[in-house]
Amino acid sequence: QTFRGSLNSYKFPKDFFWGVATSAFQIEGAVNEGGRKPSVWDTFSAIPGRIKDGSSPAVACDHYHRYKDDIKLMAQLGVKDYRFSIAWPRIIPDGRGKVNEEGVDFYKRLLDELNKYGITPHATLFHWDSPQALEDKYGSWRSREMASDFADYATAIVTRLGDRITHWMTLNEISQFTHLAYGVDSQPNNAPGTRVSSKKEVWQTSHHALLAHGLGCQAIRAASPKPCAIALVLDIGSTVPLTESAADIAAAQKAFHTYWFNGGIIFPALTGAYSPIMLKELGADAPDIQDGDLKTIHQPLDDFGINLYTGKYARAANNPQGYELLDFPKSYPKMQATWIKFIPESLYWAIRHVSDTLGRQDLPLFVSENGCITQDELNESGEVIDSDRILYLRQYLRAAHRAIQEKYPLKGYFLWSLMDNFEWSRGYSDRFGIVYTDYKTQKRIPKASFNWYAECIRQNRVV
Ligand code: GBH
Repeated sequence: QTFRGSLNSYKFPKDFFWGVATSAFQIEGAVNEGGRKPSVWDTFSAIPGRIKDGSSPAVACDHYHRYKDDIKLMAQLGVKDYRFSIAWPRIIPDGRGKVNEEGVDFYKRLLDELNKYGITPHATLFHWDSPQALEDKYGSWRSREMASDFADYATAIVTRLGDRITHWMTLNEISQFTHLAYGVDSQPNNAPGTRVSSKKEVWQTSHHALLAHGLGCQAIRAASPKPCAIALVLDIGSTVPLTESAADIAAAQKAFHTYWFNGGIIFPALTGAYSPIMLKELGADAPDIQDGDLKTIHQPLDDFGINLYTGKYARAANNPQGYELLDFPKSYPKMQATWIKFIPESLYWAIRHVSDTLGRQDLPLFVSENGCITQDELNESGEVIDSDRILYLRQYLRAAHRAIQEKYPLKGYFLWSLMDNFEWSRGYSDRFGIVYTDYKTQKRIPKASFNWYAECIRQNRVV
């Protein structure tokens, strides 16, 4: 059946949710206020040359002070679900030990304001802002201690905010704050940007993060005063079959295993075992796994969040692996960044691989991030007409719709991001928002994509 040409096409199920996403360090600013102490990103950003445009994250979108206006924007957009993150260095400024109630109070104010508009909060406990104190103490993710400190932080939060939040996410994108934050050959682009001596040490950091996730799940369940839903959020290496022939699909499934952040991160979290194909490939670089670790890591989850921007094409090949991943030609379309190749069907395949290739058909899924960079400029009338963002989102959402048509359990979608914000090592030069942030005045200007997304939400379909 085809839906093309129908004016009422691409309808989503009644209970499908449409949301927007942000993260604490990228929007809050106020880094020295309310008892907060530095995270590894504060330290890293201060090193000359680490942030592309040399900018400081100290103010970002000043959301700490402007959260009421930002929530008003969300209400205007019509979203009923908001994904944000809580800053560990606000809650436990030294990483472990004393809880800073002033930090907790900020999130109480935020949550009460969301509640006023009937917006459901979905909170990520960790979106990369490790307390600097733990980096100084024991090298943060290089140490197993980080996992238990994370669990204690989770307990502190859920004890205090569990009456207001029932949708939790543990960690955001383990690959990014481990493998892309600890490097062997060069200084990596993400904080703390530490050089380590072996690949095995790098694998140890992601193993510790998996343990943190497992212990964190247990801590949330134990502390929550209400029934709650717990998810893990990972970036998926979406391997897209070049054609949908049986041979290319089988090749894409094999490729899915060996893509390092699948086989080495999603597999243990969702199946309780590192992908055997992957472990074989790693050899001596594989992490040390203690007895009971995999059981701890493999916690029952209520949902799973997929962060998805792009993918890679795979096809069947006459080589020992049976597949090859294709290089992109120089001319391949991308969204103002070499890494965001325009591959709408990568969203469909990410969903299908998590369900089928991992054998987790039982697990409800949501898109926890999807979006793109566009070259936004205000026109003469002071508007931002980001047509390429609209076209990108429209195609990716159609791919999500296909997954739902085929009965994959996709429950909702969070667009990255509500507003332009501090894009990590790219500073403020990469704009992901559907709201334009004027960093000089902190004025918010809804872009054309904001109005388009509002219409999708209103009609519950891709318009
Ligand atoms: C996610 O990271 C994060 O969860 C979110 O915080 C982030 O803002 C969003 O996606 C957009 O990046 O330009 O070559 O230096 C996805 C991982 C991290 C991948 C930054 C691209 C920059 C590569 N992204 N990275 S480059």
